[in-house]
Amino acid sequence: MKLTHLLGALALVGLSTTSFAASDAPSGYTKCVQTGATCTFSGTRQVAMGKAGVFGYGTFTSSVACTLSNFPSAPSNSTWCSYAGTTSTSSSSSTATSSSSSSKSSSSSSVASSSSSSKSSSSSSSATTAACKPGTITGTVDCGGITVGTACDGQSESQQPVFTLAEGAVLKNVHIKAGGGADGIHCAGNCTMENVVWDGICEDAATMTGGTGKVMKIVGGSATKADDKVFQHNGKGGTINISNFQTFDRIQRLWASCGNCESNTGPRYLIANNVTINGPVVKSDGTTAGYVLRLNSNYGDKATVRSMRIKGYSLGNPKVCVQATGITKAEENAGAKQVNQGEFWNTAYCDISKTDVTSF
Ligand code: DGU
Ligand code: CA
Ligand code: CA
Repeated sequence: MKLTHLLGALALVGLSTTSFAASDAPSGYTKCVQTGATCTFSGTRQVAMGKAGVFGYGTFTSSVACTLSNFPSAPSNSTWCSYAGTTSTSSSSSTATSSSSSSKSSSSSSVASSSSSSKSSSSSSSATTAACKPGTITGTVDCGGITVGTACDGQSESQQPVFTLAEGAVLKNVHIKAGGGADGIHCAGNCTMENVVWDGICEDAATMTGGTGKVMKIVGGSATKADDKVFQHNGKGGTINISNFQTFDRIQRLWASCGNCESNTGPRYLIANNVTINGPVVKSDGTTAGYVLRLNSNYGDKATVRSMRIKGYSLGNPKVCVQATGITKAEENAGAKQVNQGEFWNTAYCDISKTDVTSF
């Protein structure tokens, strides 16, 4: 083989290796083991399982079996587990070393306990924890796994958000404190929430207030227990894009397009890929049925859903995509009611097939 051909072939291998390696682990993560094996690492870290840019996440100490039971929101065709670049260390220790006695996360550990109640803070070298405090977030803020919260006044509609993400803001690796979630996180324009873990939801986890052409991205992360909604969609013309996300304990609704906002119209868009609901979809009484998504077909809303997993799911239980007739606050004050038309599949509004929802 001519030298030029050999160099060309080596270059291609290099490219394919580089592109292959980068796509099967999140940026900044270290590839550890292939699925089925056990990944070991020092300290407590965020660990990702996935393939080709789609990942499920969890927080583990010392090791974790690279299996879907530990990463239920990982894609079923996952190939690798990888861990974040740094460990959760106390401020005094310079390098965390996992002692042989450190607890290993057994494969039987429930994902809920490892993902939603982990209090570990995986400090990352790029962590800008100083900026990670309640208020307005601008630019990219990596909280390094710390927990932030304010207060909670139940379902009061007058609460302030814990964070308001300004146009283009990115908020990463933060736990929202159970009992301190207030009105969650507001997204005023284009924004990204990456690996945000709501240890508890107060009024709702996050609200899209941004309007036409704006996108609120939810990448990874999880939320535990919603008396009402996880995601509230108020901005008209905007999109909420959720990927590799999971909920734990009961939730009444995952997403709702505002049914009675002030000058309510639309359209509002939801895109949801690889979402796992690990608990019942019920109201706060724990028994009355909730539903996963609700949109206003009269305003031209659209929900596009693929690869949704719901624990104990059977058709109609819970209802997944409910089409409703939205109203304005004025119409409501004049006695109108928002009416749910029922659950729909494969319509211009509910772009979801029955095969897009599976039980586990
Ligand atoms: O009563 O706009 O519940 O943003 C109308 C209000 C109500 C909102 C919504 C939210 O729809 O407050 O949490
Ligand atoms: Ca509300
Ligand atoms: Ca709210």
